[in-house]
Amino acid sequence: MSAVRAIELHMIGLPLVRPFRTSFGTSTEKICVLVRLDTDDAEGWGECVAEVEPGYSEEFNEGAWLVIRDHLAPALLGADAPEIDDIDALLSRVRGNPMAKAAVVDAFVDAELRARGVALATWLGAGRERVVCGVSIGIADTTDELLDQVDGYLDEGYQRIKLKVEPGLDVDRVEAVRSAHPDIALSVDANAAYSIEDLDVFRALDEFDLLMIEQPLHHADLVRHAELQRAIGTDVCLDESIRSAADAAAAIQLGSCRIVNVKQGRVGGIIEARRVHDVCRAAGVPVWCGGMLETGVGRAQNLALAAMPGFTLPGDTSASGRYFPDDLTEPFMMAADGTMSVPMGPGIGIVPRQDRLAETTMRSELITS
Ligand code: OSB
Ligand code: MG
Repeated sequence: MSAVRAIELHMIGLPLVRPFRTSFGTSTEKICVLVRLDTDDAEGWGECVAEVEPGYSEEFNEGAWLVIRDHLAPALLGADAPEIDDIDALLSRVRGNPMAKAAVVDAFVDAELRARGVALATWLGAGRERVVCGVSIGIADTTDELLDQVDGYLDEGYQRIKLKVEPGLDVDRVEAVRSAHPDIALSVDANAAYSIEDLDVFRALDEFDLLMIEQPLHHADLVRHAELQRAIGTDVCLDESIRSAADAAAAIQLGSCRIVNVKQGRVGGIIEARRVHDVCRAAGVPVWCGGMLETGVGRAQNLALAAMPGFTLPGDTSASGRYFPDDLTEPFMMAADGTMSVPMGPGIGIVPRQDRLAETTMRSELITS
């Protein structure tokens, strides 16, 4: 328990190894808001998973910057000596904006745990030392290019392949990958690109023994997701639709999905992510750890979360090299068996490298009381 002295924002720009194309746009560079938070006792780091454009959700980098600078940071800087348990109430004056909140919550929790010398995974009660890695593959220009990428990732050891799909680049692509690899764990992610009128596409996808179909319909449409889940055999997984533990409870009660993708950066940070895990685990709904192409800072958060017991499916927690020629932190490596070790140093167990931070910071701002 210690006062927050300063919050520093960095807008980071990090080249990606290859463009990442989804149904809502293409990223050629990772651009995100990074938060450094100083308490009396320690420093903490948090990463905002918003992107340049509000395509995945309503949040976007410039908006998140302002929400943090003008609303979230003042709430923390004005508090006496907040504890982790106080953080929700302190930030509750801001409605929504879970990505902006997550960056601040995660930085505060990191600082608190560093001061106590406790690893985030330990604090979460996450007993696993290693987590199983999958990989999410963007929409490729051609089917041949996609097949090459799949081969490359399978050679590296990834234990589950997820293909981004969109209308027109779906059934044929899945069929090509499935015939080349009859036995791999394979899933698709539509990022909300379809409507319930596309039932024929989902019925066709039903034939490929997919592990799941992720976020097929509009994020706000839990009722039609339930309709779709009743109409197909493949498990529906929700990503964009789940922004809180309450959303997860609603989706489960409605039958909108049978699997939940947990991204701490999407649900308001590590504390709410733990609640999403707990709600799903109590209902017997498997969860897995999604990703937003995070730098090493967000990746460390994700790995600690993925070590919790309800995370029974491989995550999108890939190695640094799958994303960046040169990560912001020391790189996260995957072993040949497709697993990655969970950081066990105090807090998230890693900090940005000073040289990389200097090279990749496009602008920064220090906020003090
Ligand atoms: O929908 O899961 C998604 C990346 C950016 C935005 C949304 C998504 C993704 C991914 C990549 O699928 C996951 C990762 O490897 O970090
Ligand atoms: Mg997704």
